[in-house]
Amino acid sequence: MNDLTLHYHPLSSYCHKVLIAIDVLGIEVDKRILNLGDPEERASHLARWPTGKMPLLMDRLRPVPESSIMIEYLQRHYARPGRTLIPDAPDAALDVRLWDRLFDLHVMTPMQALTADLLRPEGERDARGAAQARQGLSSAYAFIDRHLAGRTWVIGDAFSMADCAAAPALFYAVTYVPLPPQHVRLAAYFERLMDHPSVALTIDQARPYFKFYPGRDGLPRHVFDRASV
Ligand SMILES: N[C@@H](CCC(=O)N[C@@H](CS)C(=O)NCC(=O)O)C(=O)O
Repeated sequence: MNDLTLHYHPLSSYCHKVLIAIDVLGIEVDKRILNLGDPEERASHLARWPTGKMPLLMDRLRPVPESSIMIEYLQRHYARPGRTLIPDAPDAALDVRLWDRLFDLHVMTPMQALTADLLRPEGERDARGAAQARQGLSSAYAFIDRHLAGRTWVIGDAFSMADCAAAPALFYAVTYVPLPPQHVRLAAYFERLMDHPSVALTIDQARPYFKFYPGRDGLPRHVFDRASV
């Protein structure tokens, strides 16, 4: 039996972030799909971790919550030799953590707000909040595009935890605010991300569930329907 169990949902962006990391680090993990709509499952999930958020990694009986902490933990204790998502050099590691935070806070957060808004009944939607979230995404696209000058991945030549955060954040964000044509570096980076084998695998595994995603009409067709292009 594997010591590691990941409680997750195949559509969840933060779960994608960790699934990508697990694949890059070459780790075997038992995966259990969580249905938080089921009161019993929700109660047992809350008993494991009181925020009720996913993903949640269990290392036997030890809960390892929060996607970024989870990735650091997996790298420290379980990564295959030679596989890494956070460099040893302290300043480079800080850069990875900084950009991981920036993608979570400035892309994932407004993207999640727009999904939450779509899930509300029409009369309860928050037009002002949605406009702010769209504005937040546009500002983030601009600073990410500037940062990418001369870089293949977020911190340079090596794919890192920051790219694990970027991939699902951008994948879903573009369904609400498409990448503007002037951000050519960001557009090229987006395509590199979608072609990365661990990202492509994670998206492949989510494909049967996309029909349940409220923003599905905006999914990039060439990634969403890869088989049909
Ligand atoms: N800071 C957390 C965020 C996790 C998060 O927001 N997860 C969402 C799914 S993408 C979730 O659990 N949503 C269900 C809920 O809030 O009830 C992390 O990095 O793991």
